[in-house]
Amino acid sequence: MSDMTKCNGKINGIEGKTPFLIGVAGGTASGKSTVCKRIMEKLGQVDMDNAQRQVVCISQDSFYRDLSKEEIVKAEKGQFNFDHPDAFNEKLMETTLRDILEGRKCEIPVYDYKNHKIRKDDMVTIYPADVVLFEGILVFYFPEIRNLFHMKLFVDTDSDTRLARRVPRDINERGRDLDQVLHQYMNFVKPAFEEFCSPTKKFADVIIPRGADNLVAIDLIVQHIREFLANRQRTEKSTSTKAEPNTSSP
Ligand code: UZR
Ligand code: MG
Repeated sequence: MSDMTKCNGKINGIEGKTPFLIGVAGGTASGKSTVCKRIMEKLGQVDMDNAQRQVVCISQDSFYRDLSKEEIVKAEKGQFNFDHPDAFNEKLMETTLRDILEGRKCEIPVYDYKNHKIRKDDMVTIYPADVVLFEGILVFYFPEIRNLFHMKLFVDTDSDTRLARRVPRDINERGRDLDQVLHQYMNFVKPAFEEFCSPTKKFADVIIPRGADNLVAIDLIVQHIREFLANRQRTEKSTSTKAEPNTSSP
């Protein structure tokens, strides 16, 4: 699990409220998580009280499906394709996002990269929030999921930059050796990016070149989210004022 998933937390969301749901796609190591982190930081710093401040980030990695024994053996040899849409539990992803959109509290699994499996005894609770970011290589691949987002971002970083980031990350954080990382990259990661991830760029509302370095793009996105939230707050206020009984009249 990315530490981002843990970043949610305040138990102050109002149940039933639809969050602003943002999909963040892009190739491996493009900077998806960092873009999400920047958005979260910028939204968290504004002068709002706690109830309005909640931003949550969920990773698609939490929705890798259970592997069979044979598939685990393959994964251990670096021969399982984790970049293919079939590696994900599409149904669970969809029902979780629908729950989130309905303002329900939900539990999401934690993914263990070293052992290539979901840690079922280690679920993370996602509380209703104002903004939910859902990041992953294939979040725009499945039409039912793609159509749930209010905003779609594609983090577009050169593939050599991505490979240069991916190699040390896999070795240091995910317990791989160099040969395995490069073999997997050439045989699965790169071809699957070209076949399944890159074509989903056309569904994005905003393409962010250079990822998290692109402060202008991040600021524009944050500005848009703020406007959405402010508009919603205004609408909620005016509806609740209308709904209040008029106690001042004789
Ligand atoms: P990001 N991944 C693993 O390395 N091991 C697993 O057990 C499950 C997934 C990798 C996956 C993909 N590919 O490229 C990457 N492989 O996680 C996506 N091989 O994560 O978007 O953070 O790069
Ligand atoms: Mg990631």
